[in-house]
Amino acid sequence: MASKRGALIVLEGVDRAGKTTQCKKLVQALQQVGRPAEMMRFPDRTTTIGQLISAYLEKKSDLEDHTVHLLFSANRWELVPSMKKKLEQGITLVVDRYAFSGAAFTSAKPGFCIDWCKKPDVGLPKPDLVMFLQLSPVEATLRGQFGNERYETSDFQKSVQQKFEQLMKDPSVNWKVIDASQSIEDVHDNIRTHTLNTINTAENTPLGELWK
Ligand code: Z5A
Repeated sequence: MASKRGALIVLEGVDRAGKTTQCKKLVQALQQVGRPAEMMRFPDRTTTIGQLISAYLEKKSDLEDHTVHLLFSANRWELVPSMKKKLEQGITLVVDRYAFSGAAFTSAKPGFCIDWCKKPDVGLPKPDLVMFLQLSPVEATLRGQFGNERYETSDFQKSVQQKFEQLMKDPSVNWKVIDASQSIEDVHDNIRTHTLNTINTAENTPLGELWK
């Protein structure tokens, strides 16, 4: 009998919501209970495309806005064969940002509509669960100042948050909003519970296609 597939779990949220912290803790917790799990993050700055994106985010280069949007999407598509292979092998993937960040960040720029921004990512592996780490701008500020990367300004992050709220109205995606203002352990407990339930359901469900 073929082995049961892993689940595709995505963490989204605004800057400093704790996505990376929680992805790492979740992978460790899953491995400890004998569930194979790996972490991924987007952008994946290790690939050739990822290096172009990284230079852009670090303001070492400038790229036209449509172009960089398509590069973010291409950076996801180039990882799809390996993602599918791992999921088929029964490995649960815990992903730090995905196509929702792509649509939210670009559509927060002037002159972009959310529908256009979603198009390049239509058909990507569909997450079984997307957890949005909700954190107010005031609470985010308490976690430290913005860094020097592009997009790390308060006004832009507020627009991004509004775009995420628009994306979360889509019932075709399994969204869960997580209160990210709680302690790291409490947020983790919440995320782990949702994830374990999702892994059990995903085992018997085919992997879907995003926004199709
Ligand atoms: N982007 C895009 O435009 N298009 C796309 O398609 C994609 C991305 C995929 C990539 O940044 C940038 O690219 C991002 C979106 C854009 N731009 N912005 N802004 P990145 O992925 O390299 O970095 P990041 O996602 O911006 O990281 P982050 O948001 O700054 O951090 P985080 O992962 O959410 O949080 P963290 O690193 O886990 O924690 C931040 C701090 O808070 C740290 O000191 C923790 O110890 C602390 N923390 C975490 N949890 C807690 C709790 N619960 N209480 C107290 N303190 C906490």
